[in-house]
Amino acid sequence: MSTLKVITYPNKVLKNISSEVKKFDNLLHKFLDNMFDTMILSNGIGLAAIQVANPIRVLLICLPSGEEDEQKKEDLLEIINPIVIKKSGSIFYQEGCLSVPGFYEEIERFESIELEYQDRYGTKHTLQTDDLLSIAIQHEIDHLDGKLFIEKLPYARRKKFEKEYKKAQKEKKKDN
Ligand code: QAP
Ligand code: CO
Repeated sequence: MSTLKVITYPNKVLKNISSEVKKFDNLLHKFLDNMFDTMILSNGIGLAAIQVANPIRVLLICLPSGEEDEQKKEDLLEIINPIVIKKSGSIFYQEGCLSVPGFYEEIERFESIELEYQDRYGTKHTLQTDDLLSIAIQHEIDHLDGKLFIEKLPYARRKKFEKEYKKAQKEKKKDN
């Protein structure tokens, strides 16, 4: 098992626009496995490649399921080169992000989306989804375009976030 370092805001690497994946080879598969380990170890349900400093259009989502609300590898979605082809409705959810640790904010997304994407072998799929999976996919696709959920906040809430985040970072430095 091998894990990667998760980059946090305000690191400018997160602003990169990620490039299309063209080679679906062993190197990609190894990277996907390392992303999965990193996501699980960090208590995440979603992770984009740029969050571990790789600017390629790859995202993982693994929502908890079953009696115990566990994250199972069989539920893992590996989404490569996604394109949203339909979107409708509106839904609010308290979002978080491994790159913005400790902060959660109410964000508006499309309720339902339909997308095309490729899996780790380059095989094309379409997926129609709503609710939490739809929200998670939209959050992760924003990462591929260099965007973070905090950029969707109204001005006053964004200002409040910046103040609180800076304060929390100072507290963290003290503890180190
Ligand atoms: C994106 O987010 C997402 O602050 C994935 O201290 C957002 O996995 C998917 C996390 C909304 C669905 C809905 C955040 C872990 C994980 C933190 C995450 C933290 C520890 C966030
Ligand atoms: Co995120």
